[in-house]
Amino acid sequence: MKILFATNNAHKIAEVSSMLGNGFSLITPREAGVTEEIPETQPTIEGNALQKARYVHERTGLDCFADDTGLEVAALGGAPGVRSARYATEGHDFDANLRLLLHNMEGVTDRRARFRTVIALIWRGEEYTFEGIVEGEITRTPSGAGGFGYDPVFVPEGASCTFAEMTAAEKNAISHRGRAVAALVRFLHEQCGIR
Ligand code: ITT
Repeated sequence: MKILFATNNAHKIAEVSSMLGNGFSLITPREAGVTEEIPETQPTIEGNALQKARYVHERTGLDCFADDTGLEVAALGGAPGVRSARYATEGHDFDANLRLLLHNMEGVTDRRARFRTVIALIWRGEEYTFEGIVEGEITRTPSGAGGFGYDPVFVPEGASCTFAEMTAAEKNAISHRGRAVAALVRFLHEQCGIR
């Protein structure tokens, strides 16, 4: 079955396509003729996920889903949160965001943080949402070259290295996105009678 993933982020496409399993293949917005940046102007993660899914659904009529993710740092009152992609600049500059986060965490002893993903699905004309959360801590310096975004500074609970030091499969098994995608896949399997 083909399903459209409403994202401009190639890292997310790589992660999610490896988790969807047999029976599903992803279509990108570009393949469906949506080449512009998909707007995300809502004040919440849920709102942005729905906005992205609706935007692409309205233009293609295809079943589709979108992921919105935020890194919520306890000592920063939940920032960068919904602004995670645009924390340092309006552009999606992963390096600048990471540097600003470490700068804002200098001298801070409470390092607790969590990633939260909301996936919004538009399926046969109805809207559904699925959430995935992983708790963890922000390191003092970046380590690892895998993953993307804030992965080099995030150590998930129970692990001894950052997401960027894990293989893709290790990250997906415990990550915010992995958990949200697992819920999405359960739903789609039920809907399609796949065991
Ligand atoms: P789309 O909206 O096109 O899907 P995006 O990069 O703008 O892509 P988000 O709005 O969800 O995605 O932005 C969240 C930002 O948080 C993203 O740009 C990364 O910097 C970061 N992020 C998201 N998922 C992450 C992950 O699994 N690991 C580390 N950082 C992540």
